[in-house]
Amino acid sequence: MRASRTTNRREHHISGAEGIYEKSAISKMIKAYTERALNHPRGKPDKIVITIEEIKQKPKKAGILPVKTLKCGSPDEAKNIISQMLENIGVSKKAVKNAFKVLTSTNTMRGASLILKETGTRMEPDKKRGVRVSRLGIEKSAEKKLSKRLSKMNINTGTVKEALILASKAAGCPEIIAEVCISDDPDYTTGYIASEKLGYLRIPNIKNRGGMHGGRIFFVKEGVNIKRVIDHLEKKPVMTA
Ligand code: PML
Repeated sequence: MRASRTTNRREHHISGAEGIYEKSAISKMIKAYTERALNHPRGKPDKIVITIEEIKQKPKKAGILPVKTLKCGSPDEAKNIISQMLENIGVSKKAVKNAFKVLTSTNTMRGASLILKETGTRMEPDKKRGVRVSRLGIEKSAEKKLSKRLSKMNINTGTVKEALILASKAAGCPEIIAEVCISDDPDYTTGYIASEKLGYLRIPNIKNRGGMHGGRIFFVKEGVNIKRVIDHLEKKPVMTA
């Protein structure tokens, strides 16, 4: 689902969501996605596009990343924590700076930015659209287990689950070394840094309430085949199990 509003001939992103579902769940999901778009804190959309595609390829199975919530009291502290972690895994200062430029811009992208870990070059072919992580879902039994686990941490919400499923799919892409996400929802102030090695580390107060900025960055290794990374994120069906 993709919802947007056009003002002054400029299309502004409002909300987006993706998932893999059984045929029997399609009607329910259309309703849920439509309601989400119509009641989004980013504003009222004047266009909602819902695309339904049959998945022909057998989904690959992925494990779910371990979850931890870090202590963090402010956006500045969040930036320090994230910068330090990224530098520890070989991301240059320039790449971190470019990432925060995207993450803090109020000109939010519809999808994610791909940033090379050394030069900091942005590699997504369309800078406004970005790369949309798509064709991802969770098996019923895994979702039950995950709900139990998240309930114990008091974070069993659709937002956490969706972000975790997305981060788990992305972490399975060998060319991606880390992901950083700030929600573009002005009411949602927890973000995360994630990777195969770090797991899914939630960062409270990554932004102040009311902030319209946000986004998602994937740091990728230099010299990799970017088309393959985009293909993994956008096209390869992955189910967390
Ligand atoms: C989003 O708005 O889609 C991103 C949410 C990121 C953080 C989710 C969490 O609380 O772990």
